[in-house]
Amino acid sequence: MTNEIWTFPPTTLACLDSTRSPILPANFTSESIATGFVQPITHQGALNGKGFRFAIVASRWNELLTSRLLDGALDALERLGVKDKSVTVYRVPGAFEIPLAALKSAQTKKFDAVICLGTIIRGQTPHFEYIAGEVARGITQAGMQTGVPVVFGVVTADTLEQAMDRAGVKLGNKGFEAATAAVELANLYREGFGKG
Ligand code: INI
Repeated sequence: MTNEIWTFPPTTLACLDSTRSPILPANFTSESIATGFVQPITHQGALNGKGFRFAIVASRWNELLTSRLLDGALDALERLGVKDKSVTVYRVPGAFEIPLAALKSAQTKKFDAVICLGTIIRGQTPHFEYIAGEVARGITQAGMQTGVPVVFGVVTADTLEQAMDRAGVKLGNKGFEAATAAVELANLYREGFGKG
């Protein structure tokens, strides 16, 4: 959506006086802005996946939960109009392996966005910290290095119950959310930055 116009009620304008704000000039009154605020051009991606292509990188660790994330992501893409042939799924062993597969998918430039899915549960060892930190860092890097939106749909949880809640039980489905974000970003990048 472009050219979204924000207006403020008169009470908001009345609050804008120089006695209350350290950044307004001393002679400022709400009449000073009688001409109105700057009307920015705002870009916001639509939720329409038609014509876009997506890669999903999903790990197999905690498969019971990660498969729910994958189902959620595919459900979102289908609902948002993405065609079957426009989605490629790459499965990797564990979440630690997600970043490189995400980077390689993004580097192909075949996809408008890459959706990363996995489940990391804390357990009793420091393993969790290493894996979760590296996965988050690596997923960020894959996007930054390629300019392709790479979306974080990895559940990191202290307990199995918390992970289940985020895989479709109480707190939504992180796969669904990630895929929805990917569609929005694909639209934003095309409309807002002229890609595609
Ligand atoms: N991989 C996960 O995806 N989730 C986990 O919770 C996890 N834990 O707890 O160890 C996990 N470990 C495997 C790791 O991702 C790699 O596959 C493995 O170390 C081989 O590189």
